[in-house]
Amino acid sequence: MSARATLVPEAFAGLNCWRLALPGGDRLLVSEQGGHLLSWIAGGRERLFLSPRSALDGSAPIRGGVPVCWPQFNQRGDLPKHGFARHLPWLTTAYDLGSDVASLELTLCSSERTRALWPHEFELTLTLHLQPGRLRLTLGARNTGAQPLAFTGALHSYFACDDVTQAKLSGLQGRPEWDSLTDGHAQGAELLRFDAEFDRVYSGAAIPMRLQDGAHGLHISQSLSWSDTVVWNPHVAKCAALADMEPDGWRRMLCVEAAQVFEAVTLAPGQTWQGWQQLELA
Ligand code: TA6
Repeated sequence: MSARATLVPEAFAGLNCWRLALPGGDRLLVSEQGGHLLSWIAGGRERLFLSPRSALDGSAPIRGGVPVCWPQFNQRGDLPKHGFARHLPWLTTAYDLGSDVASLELTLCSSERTRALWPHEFELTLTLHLQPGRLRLTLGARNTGAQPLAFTGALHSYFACDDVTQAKLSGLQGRPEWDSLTDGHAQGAELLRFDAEFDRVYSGAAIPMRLQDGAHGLHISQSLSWSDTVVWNPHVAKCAALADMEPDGWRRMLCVEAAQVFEAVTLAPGQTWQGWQQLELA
């Protein structure tokens, strides 16, 4: 009989986490705080950035990994920046352990804490599907209340880079581009490079992107249910203003996010929505 995947609890800097591992060595670490993926090791290498200065005590969102931004993207509303999901404890609700595919589901439900901020009933799930060389993160939202609800958000993935100034991102060519730093509109270039602060939103149908960091390549794709892709790097000055980043932390990360930025998704009572981001070694 072939070896099966394993799922074991693991404490990481005081956070309750789960370690999901395939027999071949690929593995991930996810924290119940924020429903936050902290690590994905594939092909023997860490693929996600996690800032060594990140607060890990729940006092601030975790800097790195994959923050779940929901039900608000950035400051486009009255909620805390990027919503409340990344601030709250989630529950682990399901798992499935095969030999070359394994999955884990975490859930956040509406509660007194969420109702104090947002008057809606919901169930939010994050499902992680791990396969050799591949990880799919699926965010699912269900309106469990009697009134419609509307949300924006993102899977705000931080990818590890050896040196972001040498990295290249392709796949966004021709897509409508909004530069949040200049409020300028343009079309996505064939190849994006990162030698200055970068904070842009690309709209329209997603084709798979490729992030090339030296010899290491990653295909990044997302479901059509997300309307946008966000690409972010703070560079030197913005990074220096972030208390939870080392001075040169910006060099070792690039965010490529499956996102819903400009237009909210509205769910009628009982209605569900799903959006995924898939990462695959190139
Ligand atoms: O998704 C990009 C962005 O909205 C940037 O504008 C930047 O603020 C970033 O997210 C990080 O936000 P945070 O609240 O985690 O510091």
